[in-house]
This record gives sequence, C-alpha cells and structure tokens, in this order.
Amino acid sequence: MGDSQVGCADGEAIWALHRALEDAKDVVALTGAGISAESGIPVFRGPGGLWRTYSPLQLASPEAFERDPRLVWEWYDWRRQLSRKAKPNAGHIALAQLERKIIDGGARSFTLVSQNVDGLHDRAGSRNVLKLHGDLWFTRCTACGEVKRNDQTPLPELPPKCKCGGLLRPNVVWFGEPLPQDAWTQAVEATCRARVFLVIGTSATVFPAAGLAHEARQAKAKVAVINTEATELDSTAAWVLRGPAGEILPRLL
Ligand code: BJW
Ligand code: ZN
Repeated sequence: MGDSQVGCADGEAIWALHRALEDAKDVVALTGAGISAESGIPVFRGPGGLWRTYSPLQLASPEAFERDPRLVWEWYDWRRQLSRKAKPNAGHIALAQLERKIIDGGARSFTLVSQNVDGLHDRAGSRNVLKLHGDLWFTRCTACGEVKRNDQTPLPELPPKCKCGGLLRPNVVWFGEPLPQDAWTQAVEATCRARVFLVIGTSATVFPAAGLAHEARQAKAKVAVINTEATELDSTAAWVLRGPAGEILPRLL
C-alpha cells in the first residue's frame, strides 16, 4: 500500500476522500453487484452467488441461452422479482446525492458507470447512469431485434415471445458479447478526464469494465476502492475503504 492508503474505513481516510471529492473537477464512480447486496440482491461470485445449483457465470452466456432459454429466463425472472421488491439502499442514495451536489455546484462533472442491471441507481434518483451490462427491465427480440421495456413480474410465459413470434432475451450483456457502444464510449471519455475514480462493490474481474479502473490510474486519477473484501486493485489504489458501501458512501458526502 502507498502512503495515502488506509486498509479500513477509518475517519481519516473518509475525510481525505471527502476532501478529494470536494476538490476534483471530474469524478467517476464504477459500481458492481456489491452496492446492491445491502438491498438483498445476491452478488455473482463468492458463497452468496449461487442460484439453485447453478453458478451465475454458467448462465450469463449466449451458449447457456441457446442450450436452455427457459432455464436462463427462470433465473432472470427470479432476479427481476427480487429487484422489483428491493429498495435502493443508503449507498445508491448517497451516489445520487453526490451527483446532484457535484453537478449543481457548477463546472464539474460526475459520471456513474454501472455494471448492474437491477435499475436501483435509477430508482435512487441518479440522473445519468451509463449501464455497461444492459438492463434487466428491457427485452430484445432474437428475431426482429426490437428492444422494449417490460416491467411485468413474474413474466406470464417463460421463455417470453415477441409479437413477431421470435424468442425474447433479456437486454443484458453476456460473456463474449460487446458492450453497448454509446455507454462504453462515454465511460472511457469520463474515465480519461477523472481526477477521482471510485470503485464500489465490484470484484473488478470482468473486462472491459474492470479495465476502466486501470485506465483511470494510468491517467493519474486517484482511485478509491470501497469493498467489504480485498480486491486486485487495492495495491495501486490511493484509498482502500474496507466495509459495506451503504455505510461508507453516506459518510463521504
Ligand atoms: C460489497 C458488498 C457491500 C459485497 N459493499 N462491497 C481479458 C481481457 C478482456 C476481456 C476478457 C479477458 N478475458 C476474458 C475476457 C472476456 C470476458 C471477461 O472479462 N471474462 C473474465 C471472467 C475474465 N468479458 C466479456 O466477455 C465482455 N465482453 C467482451 O469482452 O466483448 C468483447 C467483444 C468485442 C466485440 C465483439 C464481441 C465481443 C462482456 C462481459 C459481460 C459480463 N456480464 C455479466 C452478466 C450481466 C447480465 C446480468 O447481470 O445477468 O455482468 S457477468 C457478471 O459479472 C455481471 C456483472 O456486472 C459482472 C461483474 O461482477 P461484479 O459486479 O464485480 O460482481 P462480483 O460478484 O464479482 O463482485 C461483487 C463484489 O462486491 C465483491 O468484491 C464483494 O466483496 C463486494 N461486496 N457486498 C461493498 N455491501
Ligand atoms: Zn420480434
């Protein structure tokens, strides 16, 4: 760890990061499943990350969908129901407040880049969320390509069909698929400008999203890692705040 690093979320590190956030012209936050854990939504990796007997990583692929669309949709239907019942937690709300504070304060920028598909950042009031891995609340037709919002939970028919007769899939990004071009381009541009880059509740193991944190570091941003566990980014971060995002983020405001 470098000089300015602190291995736990003590008051001094929180205060130093708070000051850096007040001073920085451009701020980026990258979030992952951990920020929604305190809303009751399981993360992907680790002990809490199993659904029935399947690892999520076995299900989040075009091959899994081709093999068994009904099984994959059962998983997504379950997650849609969980997300619908869940409420944004103090971490989501703090990020929405931070965005407002920075943007309304004048010539500064705040960009929220999320790997999450649950919609909790939107519901917490974040105005502009760059969703790198898509959105659970949209479907895409595998035949005609139509992308459509769908809020029905549970879905009446699994797998759901398009009005053209084609099979619908969740409008999310699976392994081996490209990220939405617009969101990705904006995320890279914001990362290159960032003076402070927050990495919140992500194992930072899935690329290219995780690469943004490395890019930020190379562009001389100060990187802060907020996570309950150690991550590979810790050794190069300016601050490592160990603890639940829902407890740490409100203290940064
Ligand atoms: C808390 C907490 C609390 C808990 N507070 N913290 C090398 C370089 C580049 C790419 C690759 C590479 N090797 C392989 C690849 C390809 C692959 C990849 O990265 N694989 C890795 C496994 C190595 N990447 C891809 O395939 C991507 N596409 C791509 O590369 O396309 C190239 C291409 C170009 C042109 C044409 C075609 C292709 C796509 C990746 C898509 C990932 N999709 C998923 C599913 C999304 C839909 C869905 O939700 O179902 O995204 S997989 C899953 O992982 C999901 C997540 O967004 C993503 C990241 O997970 P996340 O959020 O980090 O969760 P966890 O569980 O890993 O971590 C949670 C963390 O929270 C933990 O650290 C906890 O400690 C912490 N935590 N409670 C704070 N309260
Ligand atoms: Zn269709």
